[in-house]
Amino acid sequence: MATQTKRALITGITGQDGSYLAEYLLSQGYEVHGIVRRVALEDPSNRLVRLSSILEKLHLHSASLESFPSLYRVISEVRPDELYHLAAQSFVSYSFEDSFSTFSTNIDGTHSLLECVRDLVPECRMYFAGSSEMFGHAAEVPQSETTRFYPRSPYGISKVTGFHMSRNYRESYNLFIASGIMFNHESPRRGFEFVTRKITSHAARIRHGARIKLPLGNLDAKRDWGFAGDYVKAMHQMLQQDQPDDFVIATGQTHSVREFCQLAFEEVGLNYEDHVVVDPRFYRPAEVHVLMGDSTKAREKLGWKAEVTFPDLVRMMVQHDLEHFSRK
Ligand code: GDR
Repeated sequence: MATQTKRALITGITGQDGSYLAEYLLSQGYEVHGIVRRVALEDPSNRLVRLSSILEKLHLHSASLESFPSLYRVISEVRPDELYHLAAQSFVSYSFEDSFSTFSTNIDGTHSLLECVRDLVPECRMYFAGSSEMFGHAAEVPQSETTRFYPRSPYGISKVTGFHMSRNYRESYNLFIASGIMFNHESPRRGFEFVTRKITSHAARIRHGARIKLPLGNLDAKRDWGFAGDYVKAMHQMLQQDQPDDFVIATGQTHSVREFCQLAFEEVGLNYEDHVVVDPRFYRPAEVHVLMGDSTKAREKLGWKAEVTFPDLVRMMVQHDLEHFSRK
């Protein structure tokens, strides 16, 4: 008997992770659906740019995390086998500027989806995108699934809440809900507001002759940076297990923002010290100083490990931006 095509629904499909995940699921033979905002459907050349190469293979539905009825309608229409909840207000800095909208989108949006799954498709397997920002001011290095959460931003708090809600729905209603505690993951598709892409885009533009400085905040913050294309595979793996569980997904190495700058500028033959200026506007009211993940559990249970190394990641992003800005 032929096996039935699995149907996946992705929130946040227009983002970095959503686009890599959609490509990966298509390559695995899935029927891929995505939730997008109505304005994205009206302006596909700008808002769906990361999906441009696969757009005709996708089924897109307009809905908003802020509207329970819109989510309810899409989930009852699609009836997914797997739901990947990636959409969020994901920029940590912005969460300090508007904690109310961050809480509303990230907490209420997650709550709405959990309730839709419970009511409409209790057999559906759901992935919740947790974050290393949940560890925040962590009491130990490296951080694993047993490390205590101490979030340092409204964003981190919203993710801790989403994580606990997901676990509670799993335990209370016997649903298959898995959470990834994902450390920073980057790529040429990263938004320009995040520090890695900010650095690689500036390095490339300066190489091409732009007379600009690169204003940054805390150069000593350390992050565990991996490649987003590797991380979406772990999301999929989590939903193929016998039991739902939570997993740290990380490279196990940590590097400072300064080291990222150094490598990125070296890649274009420049010295970062000649181009970076420290600008207090980019400091955060409360900083997370060091993150480094221990993904032993993911390695042992999912057979997952990060493939792309830190220098290769920096090189990939810089080379992409050199090409990207040569066309501007
Ligand atoms: P982060 O990513 O907050 O770790 O969250 P981001 O790239 O924004 O910051 C990383 C570190 O760099 C420092 N920094 C700056 N950051 C930005 N954005 N701009 C600057 O100019 C700058 N200067 C220094 C920051 O202070 C910070 O320490 C990312 C997001 O993708 C989250 O959604 C996700 O959950 C986590 O990673 C894992």
